[in-house]
Amino acid sequence: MFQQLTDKLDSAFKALCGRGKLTEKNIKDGLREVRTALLEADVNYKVARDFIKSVQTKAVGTEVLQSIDPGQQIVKIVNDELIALLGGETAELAPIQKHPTVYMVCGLQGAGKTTLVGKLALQAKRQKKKPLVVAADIYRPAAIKQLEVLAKQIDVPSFTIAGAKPPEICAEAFKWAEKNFIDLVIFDTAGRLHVDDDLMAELEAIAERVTPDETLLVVDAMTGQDAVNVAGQFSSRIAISGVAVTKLDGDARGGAALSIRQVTGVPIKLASVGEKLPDLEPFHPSRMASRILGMGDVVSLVEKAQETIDADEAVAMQQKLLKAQFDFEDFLKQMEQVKKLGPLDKILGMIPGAGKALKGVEVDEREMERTVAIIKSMTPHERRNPRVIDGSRKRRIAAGSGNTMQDVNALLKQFQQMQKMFSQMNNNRKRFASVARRMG
Ligand SMILES: Nc1nc2c(ncn2[C@@H]2O[C@H](COP(=O)(O)OP(=O)(O)O)[C@@H](O)[C@H]2O)c(=O)[nH]1
Ligand SMILES: [Mg+2]
Repeated sequence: MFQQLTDKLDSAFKALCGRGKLTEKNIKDGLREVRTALLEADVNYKVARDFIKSVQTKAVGTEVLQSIDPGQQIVKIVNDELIALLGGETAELAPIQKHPTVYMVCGLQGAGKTTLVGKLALQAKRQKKKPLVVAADIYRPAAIKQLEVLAKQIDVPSFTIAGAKPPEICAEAFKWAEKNFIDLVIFDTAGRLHVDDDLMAELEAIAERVTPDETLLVVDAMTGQDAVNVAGQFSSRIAISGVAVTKLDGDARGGAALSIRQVTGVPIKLASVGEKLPDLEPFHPSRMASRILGMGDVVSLVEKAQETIDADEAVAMQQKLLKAQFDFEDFLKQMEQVKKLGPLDKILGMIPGAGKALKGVEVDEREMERTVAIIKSMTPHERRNPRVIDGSRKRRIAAGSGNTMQDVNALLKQFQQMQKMFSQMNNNRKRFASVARRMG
């Protein structure tokens, strides 16, 4: 996401940093590069121009602090302006508190509406709410089927009425939801290739019947400036309460996301970052800004980790580590936890500095798979007591997991080293504690 823009900004900042003093001239030169970077990233021309203007005004008016690099000051100003451009505060979805709360999802064909409906349903489920998804895209039978399949995957009810008109379907779905104690109804509406009157009339008719608490417009980041235009057209015709930008995982240049807020006045609420249902994030302007500036996104990472890793299990694991009682069963559990976090390169990309350092480095997920396979081919007894694994056991494990003896040996050796390290850590800790006691 935004890799190209990040790289370009990085080099623009490099040119600014390390200069002894900021003058109006070198600020201007530096910002010209920033502007080029924004335009190349497909940021709307007017948005880029206004952005640079306000950064420049602030930069020139800023007192140059002695203690820090003047270039850093500019980075800070750009960061603040970027946050403002992206909307400032994080905009939340309408809370799920009515019975039912209603979300309507609209946008052009292929933008990612149906996928988003599935993602929102999964998110609601994770919040222990009961969602219902409604297929009101009656023009393409495949679209109804697609939503049904998604719903089944996450065990969520889906609703449609064959042959009925979309406003009718939505009104009936709402009644059904009321009767069945649904917390959140999500309407998947029909898309078109272009914004047209029929589409708008249909959305208005639906909104009249079911009064959405949230009307989300889905736009595809890959379409660049078109996404911005579409967002402008929609928001001038119907009342949009939030925008979901999809396909931010692709090699989209990201500029669309930067312009939409400014052009429509509607906050971006969601970032869709993959085809799979869990690939949905709230859109945090400040975190997005730091991601764009290449500062990484530690907060998201920590949140993600907290969401997926069982806290009790983590504590238990820590105690085991400290007592050096760590065995292959624990090792396997750890690997499963890491896997739950999602693809490793995505996770690492959120760590400041790692983004750049990792470029071109493939995280070897196959290596991880192999390790898991080897451990799974051990008997429970072997996992708990790796010491019993002799030559013939090794041969069996290698064959069972489809690996070579070398692979098995390498893993065992690595594991021994780990254990040794933990027991050393543990000894140091004990020694430290006893020294502390004596001194204290
Ligand atoms: N890479 C990527 N693909 C997505 C994302 N959201 C949706 N898609 C894909 O885009 C295509 C169209 O999505 P769909 O939900 O059917 O769009 P709709 O016509 O608006 O309902 C599908 O192949 C989705 O898997 C995303 O965030 N990232
Ligand atoms: Mg669809």
